[in-house]
Amino acid sequence: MKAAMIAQKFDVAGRVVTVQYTGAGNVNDTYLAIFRTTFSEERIILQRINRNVFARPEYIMENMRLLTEHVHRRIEEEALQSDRIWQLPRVIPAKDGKDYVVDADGDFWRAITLIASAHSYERVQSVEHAHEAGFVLGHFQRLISDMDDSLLHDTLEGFHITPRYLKQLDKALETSDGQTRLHASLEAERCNKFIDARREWCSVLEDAKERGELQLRPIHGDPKISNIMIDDATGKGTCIIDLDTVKPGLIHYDIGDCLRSCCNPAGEETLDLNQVVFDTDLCEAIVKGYMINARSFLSDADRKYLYDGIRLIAFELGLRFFADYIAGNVYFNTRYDEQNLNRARVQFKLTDSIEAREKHIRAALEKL
Ligand code: GN1
Ligand code: MG
Repeated sequence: MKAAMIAQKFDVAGRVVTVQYTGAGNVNDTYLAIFRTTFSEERIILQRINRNVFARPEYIMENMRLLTEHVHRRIEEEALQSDRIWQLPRVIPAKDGKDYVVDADGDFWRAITLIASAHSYERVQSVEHAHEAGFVLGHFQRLISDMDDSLLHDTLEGFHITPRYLKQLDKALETSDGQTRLHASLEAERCNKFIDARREWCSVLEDAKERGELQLRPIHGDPKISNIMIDDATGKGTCIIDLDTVKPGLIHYDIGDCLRSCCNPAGEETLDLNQVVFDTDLCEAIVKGYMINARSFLSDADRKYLYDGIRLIAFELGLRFFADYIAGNVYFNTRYDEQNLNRARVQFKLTDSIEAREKHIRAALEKL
């Protein structure tokens, strides 16, 4: 098997026993590799970076090296004042000293350490779990706040710039294949109408940025619930994984993404739309956890746009899934043709639920 041969090229003691595809993530391919020596075992994470999405995988690895070294140093500096042992995976170099292996097809592979005795979950488990997700995100944002952004490459231009996704959708809709896919089902047509009704509003954060009201700072970019690791022994958050999209952005992208993911107990992949709701109790718990760190760095303008950020990032992900469906599923990994359409419908149902609870959400945010 190819992944097993690649695994052997990384600098890990022992021989490869198995390499299992985990199926986690919508972009990269992730495997768990087990190595054994005569007296021990090591488990690592092996990933093939999706070159359709990340045009320069070597930039991703340069960022990851800088970022992990920065965060490890910051964690150690604060270790004695901390209520837990914070962790973050480390890049495992290849035997030739590089931070990746390129295979015969030109694909880039990387290896990182596995955070043991901890798990992440596809769906939120409880109010306590939600609180930890918010706490982990705020903690991470604080640790990277003093990083020199100018050293980081922009690995994914236009990421979270909602009006750009709208343009991509419009381009896909101009093609005859796009039109065929749009009119193939009532559901696709409904999604398109849902988007049309929000075209003007969807530049809300970009406009505020343009006016100088909101400022960029280093953010995670993808803090969904399945990227938050929870310690098996204590139930407390121990780290946030998936560092491919760390770059300067608005904190609203992060808190919006964390909330759209954690406050929908049905999860992103459900086929039962009736189960999709934005749970405001979970929202309060996440924001409470987040504020423990974020209170010190959020400006009044940041606070003013929190509700819009929550509504926007749910909407934006629906738009991204839908645009990809119309374009023929070229970005997100899919197992069947309508998967991106179904994913879009989930996010639009969630957006609808957020809009219906606007007053309640705004009131909850003001209290914090
Ligand atoms: C993608 O690859 P993964 O599953 O970590 C996507 C995120 C979406 C997420 C939705 C680089 O993340 O932006 O929010 O799917 N990542 C990229 O599950 O586009
Ligand atoms: Mg990701």
